[in-house]
Amino acid sequence: MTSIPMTAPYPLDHTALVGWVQAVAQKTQPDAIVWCDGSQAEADLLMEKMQAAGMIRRLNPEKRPNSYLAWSDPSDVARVEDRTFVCTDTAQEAGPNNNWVAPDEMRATLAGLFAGCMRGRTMYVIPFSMGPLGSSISQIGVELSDSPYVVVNMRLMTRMGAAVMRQLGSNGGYVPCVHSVGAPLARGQQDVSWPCNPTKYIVHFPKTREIWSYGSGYGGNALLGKKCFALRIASTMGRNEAKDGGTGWLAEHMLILGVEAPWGRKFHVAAAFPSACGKTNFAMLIPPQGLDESGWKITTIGDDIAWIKPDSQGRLRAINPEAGYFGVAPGTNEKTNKNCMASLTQDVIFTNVALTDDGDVWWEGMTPTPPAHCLDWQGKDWTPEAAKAEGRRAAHANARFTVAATRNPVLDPAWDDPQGVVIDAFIFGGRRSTTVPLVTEARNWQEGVYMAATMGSETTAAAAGQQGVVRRDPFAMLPFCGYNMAEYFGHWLAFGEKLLAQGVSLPKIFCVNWFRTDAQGRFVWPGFGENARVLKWMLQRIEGKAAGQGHVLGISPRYQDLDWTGLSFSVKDFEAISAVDAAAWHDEFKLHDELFDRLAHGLPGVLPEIKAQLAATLEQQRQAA
Ligand code: SAT
Ligand code: MN
Repeated sequence: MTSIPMTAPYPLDHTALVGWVQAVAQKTQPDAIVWCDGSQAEADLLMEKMQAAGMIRRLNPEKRPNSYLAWSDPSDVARVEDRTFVCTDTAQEAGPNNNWVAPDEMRATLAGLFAGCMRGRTMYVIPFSMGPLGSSISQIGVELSDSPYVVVNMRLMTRMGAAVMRQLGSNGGYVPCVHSVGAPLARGQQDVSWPCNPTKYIVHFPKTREIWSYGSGYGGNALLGKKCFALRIASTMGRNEAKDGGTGWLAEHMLILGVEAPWGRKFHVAAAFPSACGKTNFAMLIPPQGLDESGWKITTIGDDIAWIKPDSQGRLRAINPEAGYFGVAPGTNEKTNKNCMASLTQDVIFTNVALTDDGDVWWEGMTPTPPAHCLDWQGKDWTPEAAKAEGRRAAHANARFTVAATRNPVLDPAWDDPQGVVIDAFIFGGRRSTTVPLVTEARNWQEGVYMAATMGSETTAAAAGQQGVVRRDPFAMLPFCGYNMAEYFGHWLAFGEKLLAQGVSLPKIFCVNWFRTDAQGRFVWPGFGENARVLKWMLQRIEGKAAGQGHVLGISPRYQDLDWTGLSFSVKDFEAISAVDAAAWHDEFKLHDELFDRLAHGLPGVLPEIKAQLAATLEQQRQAA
């Protein structure tokens, strides 16, 4: 056994952790092992190294202080869902929503892939906390990665470094995460600017809570605290605690918003949308001028993931397990998300956006007029004329920014509170050009779970694959639920039932759709800040202060129930985005049936029952009409 040089900026008291790190190093054979402390100095040093290697470039410090740009390999630009695996003992536990391979078989495959895969590179040890350090809702992970880009991103996205090591002490528990770009270097071999491997595996072993990721350096494939841990592994942890007799907890693909109403009450809402459906915009929403001049104050707690646990009184407490935002750049501008633009003025890592001639960044939609010339995300000359002719984008559609939450000007003061915030409402939304109304309130918890379970959305660029086709995306969790989705529905139902039995009043559940289009394919609803009008109605409903109208699916506002101050939006347009079209819903229910057929094993009986009731009511109305 050769010993691999190892440097650590703190004492290594955790024998089991050190043993695991060394065992992985023996397998992967890096040139050196570096334990990360999360300091600015460490990040600066890595940035310098990456600049020298051509992996990252420093942006003009006068335009964008302390900010960097990375361009990935064109084959490595999004999450790879078809290469993502959940290796439970049986295929049934993983469910039809996950790719499954037997654990032994997968371990054999990984053993082959990881053998010597870090040769010529440094292995970084990245201790990180998902959630505020010391919170009873938080969890610790340690990622081993041969990518310095991963280190600097994890530093922004999580609480990372020496403080986490102190928290771990000599025997604290952690989720082991191993990541390699899968591109070992022979002695003297020149590195490429974005090492990766055409073979990719993103693998989860829920039983041992392990994550192994091979071949990609991009986003959720490589920053293992995010979708892999905070959603796939954590969802399993929360469900298992319920299996063991407790209430359990929820790990959800949700943003968390603080809303201070003009009448003084502070609300907290958690909202689930599929990737790249405007979540970051909603998390930093600015209410339109005119809507209650007396003031709404909307603040961000999280923009992507929520961990939710009942407190001693059964109230649902939520934390944001992350500490930064990995958001979609294209489409973001002063109008669509001013707060986001203000978050991006310094200390940012951009990936796959364009580089302007003055050393700044640009992406489609950032400014009304594109720059006359820039380098696109692959480093090629780009001009608006050539772009038009070739249909070539300056920034990749899934180009991202990574920035610490603390750069957000509307960060909620409680964003880092170890207690979490009490959730008043859940919102579920998909991207649907037809069928689904602007907003519907569920009549009760079970119907809310039904609405969330049957949610559909048109696919976006966040995942590799065809875009714009409707797929069912239950709870916006389809690619992120670490176990059988049918059981996940059961967990949500049982979770609510247990709390109701304790006399807890549960958050209301709403379903929204900002994306309905007219015959020309244009969005009818203005969206963005105007979504605050819908939010206002929802919060007033919680307080019993707004009227609505019952229909087949639940309760929705009539035109006069929304506050239209400062916006001219016609009754006709409102009808167009609120209508529950009987024929469309007749077809939609068929798709719900198909979903339930796919998830038949372990599906809670109450869901098809609700479907049957809703469909029967719809049919009665159709006959009557
Ligand atoms: O690449 S990520 O999974 O982190 C981004 C997303 O899809 O939301
Ligand atoms: Mn997401």
